[in-house]
Amino acid sequence: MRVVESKFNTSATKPEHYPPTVFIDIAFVGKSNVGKSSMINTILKRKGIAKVSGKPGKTRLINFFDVRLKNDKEENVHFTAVDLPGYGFAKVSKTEREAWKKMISLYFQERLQLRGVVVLVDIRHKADSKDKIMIEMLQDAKIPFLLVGTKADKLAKSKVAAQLKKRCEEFGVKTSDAVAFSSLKKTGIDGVMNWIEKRLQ
Ligand SMILES: Nc1nc2c(ncn2[C@@H]2O[C@H](COP(=O)(O)OP(=O)(O)O)[C@@H](O)[C@H]2O)c(=O)[nH]1
Ligand SMILES: [Mg+2]
Repeated sequence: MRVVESKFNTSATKPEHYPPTVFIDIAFVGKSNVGKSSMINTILKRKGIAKVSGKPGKTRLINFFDVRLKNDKEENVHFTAVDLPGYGFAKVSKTEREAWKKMISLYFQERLQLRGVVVLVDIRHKADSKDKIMIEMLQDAKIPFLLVGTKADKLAKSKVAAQLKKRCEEFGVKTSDAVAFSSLKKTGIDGVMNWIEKRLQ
């Protein structure tokens, strides 16, 4: 499966404004600054389709991207990549946090074509309570998810597998549902794309 085309569709905060696409949604979520925009750019092979920013907490919208793939038989396969707003940045009021929570839980509830969520955590950092809450939310809603350990290039190669395993244990996730990823070194792309491919079947 390879990406042949990807383009921005629309931004939304509430269900009325979600694009009325017939394709399956695969969403991406994680703490602000974890590398989510970089990962979307990397797997969609489009520099800058999702904005990469050094400043955390800029994206407060749900962004929808139309993606066209070709499978091994050269058939077109479509899905919608959904960039959910990041969480966990410090300077946020209670009102904003509540708004974020409402936006995300409504998306999980209302978006019937959602088939999977890619949850990004920094591979180097011990499990964070906000990530745990997100994973519990997905488990409760019975939404399949892939745990991605980002910025794997910041670890020695020999440490990557062990760190990923630690994150899996902390979150109670099977290692077969986790991938180490680096946008910088372009590693982990196949692991993520193979998981997405399974979700599209
Ligand atoms: N070393 C390294 N840095 C990364 C990687 N992915 C993202 N970053 C950096 O982390 C920061 C946040 O990235 P961004 O994609 O905007 O994160 P987002 O807030 O989750 O969308 C930026 O400075 C990126 O250059 C990676 O794979 N390796
Ligand atoms: Mg971003």
